[in-house]
Amino acid sequence: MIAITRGISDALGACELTHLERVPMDPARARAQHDQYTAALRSVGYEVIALPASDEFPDCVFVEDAAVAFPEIAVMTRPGAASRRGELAVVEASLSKHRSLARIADPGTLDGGDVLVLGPNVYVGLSSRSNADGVQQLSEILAPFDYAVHGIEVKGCLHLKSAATAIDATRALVNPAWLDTSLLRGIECIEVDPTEPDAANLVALPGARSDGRPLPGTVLHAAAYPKTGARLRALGLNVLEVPADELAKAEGALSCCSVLLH
Ligand code: CIR
Repeated sequence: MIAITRGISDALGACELTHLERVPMDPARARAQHDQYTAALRSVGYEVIALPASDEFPDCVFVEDAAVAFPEIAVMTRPGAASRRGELAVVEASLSKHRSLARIADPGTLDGGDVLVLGPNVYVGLSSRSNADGVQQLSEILAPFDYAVHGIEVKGCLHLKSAATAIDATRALVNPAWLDTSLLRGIECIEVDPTEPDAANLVALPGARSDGRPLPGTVLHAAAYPKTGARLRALGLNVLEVPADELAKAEGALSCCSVLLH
C-alpha cells in the first residue's frame, strides 16, 4: 500500500481559512506532528511517497484535496479555492505512475476533502469548495466502475469529511450537527463525543499490517479528541493516536494529509 503525502510549506500561516480565525502557525511544530503521522503510516506497512513542499502553496500539505484515488482510477480535482489549483501538478506527476487519471474541469469544483467513499456509494459534500457540476463530473467518471455518486449538503464545517469519515464500508464516524446522517444509506453512524465537534475525521487503514499480519480495524485519529478516541476503542478498533493540533489551526485534519492507494 502507498500513501502520498506532501511537506509543509514555510508559508503555512497564509493558508486558506473559512471557519477559523487566523492565529500564528508554527511550520516547524506542524512538521514535527506531520512526521508522527507519516511514521504511523509506515509503522503499519504503508510506503510513504513524500512530495516536496512549496513556498508558493501555503496549503500544499493537504494533499487529499488535490486528488481522489480509487482502485480503478484516480481523479484530479479542481479545488474550490483558486489559490490551491496550482498544487495539483506535483501530485498528478506522482499519482500518474500508479493510476490512470481523470480530471474535473471548469466550471466544476471539487475538493478531495468533500469525497466520502462508503463501499459502492460516493458522497460528495456540497460545500463552499465543491459544486454540483463537480459532483456530476465525478459521477460520469465513476459510472463505468459501478459507483453511485450522491451530492450531500454540509453546514457549519469546511468539508464533508470534517463531518463524517468512513471507518469501513458500512460504518462512519460522524458529527450529526454538520450533516443529515440519514442521507448515508444503510450506514451505521458512530457519533463523536459532543464536546469534541472536530473529532469526526479519522483515516481508516484497511491495509494495515504488523509483522506481515493484518491489523483489521486500524484507524488514525487525532490525539486532541480522547473521548471520541475512547468511543472508537470501545468498538474494538485499533486506534493510532497522532498529534495534529498545529495543522488544525490551518483548518486541516488527518485525512487531508494523505492520498492512500490500495
Ligand atoms: C483550506 O482551507 O483549503 C486549507 N486551509 C485546509 C484544507 C483541509 N483539507 C481537508 O480537510 N481535506
